[in-house]
Amino acid sequence: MKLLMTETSPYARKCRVLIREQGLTERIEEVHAMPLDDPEELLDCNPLGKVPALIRADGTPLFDSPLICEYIDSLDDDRWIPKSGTARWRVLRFQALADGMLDLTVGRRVELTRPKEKQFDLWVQRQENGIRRSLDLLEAESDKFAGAFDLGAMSIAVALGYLDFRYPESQWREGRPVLAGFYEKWASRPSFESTQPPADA
Ligand SMILES: N[C@@H](CCC(=O)N[C@@H](CS)C(=O)NCC(=O)O)C(=O)O
Repeated sequence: MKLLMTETSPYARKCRVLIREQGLTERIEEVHAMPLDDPEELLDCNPLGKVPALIRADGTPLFDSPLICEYIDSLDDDRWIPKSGTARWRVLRFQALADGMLDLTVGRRVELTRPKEKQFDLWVQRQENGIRRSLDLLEAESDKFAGAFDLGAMSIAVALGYLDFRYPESQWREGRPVLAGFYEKWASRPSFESTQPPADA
């Protein structure tokens, strides 16, 4: 199988961390595909033109990181997504919140890379407000995920790492000691260390 990805994509990082945690690196090859170059292999399997995309052994593609993670999780006994019940909705809710934070952080960065006169300050403000509110919710609800090793907790750790990478001015650790400690625990795992985005990207 092939995972089409970039080393800077936090959505791809979720899949890459899960592949490592599940011991599936031999079965899933990581292939660079820069979305902005519109590579044929990516467009052939994902009309949305986004990474990550997974090409399965039979050639069938999957895209969108939650779906790819669900598939990766089904390949191994070590389940990072509970199959049913309250635990499943807890994990998927935290993944949805973390993915939403990624959307806001990516959107903010895109807005700020436009020429100053074309930037929409109100939009940037809304994105920053959404990120701040989400961080506050995570600090308040940290008892529901901080001790877990599942897709929800991992997605939150990926989103916090992405804030360090693309929005360090957020100073997200300030006043959020539990979240800061939670992130340190994840950041030292080999799956995280080996998927750290390049510092100069
Ligand atoms: N919801 C998607 C988001 C994927 C996404 O937005 N990927 C970005 C890279 S970080 C991308 O490929 N952007 C290229 C584009 O939007 O054209 C997921 O979870 O996989």
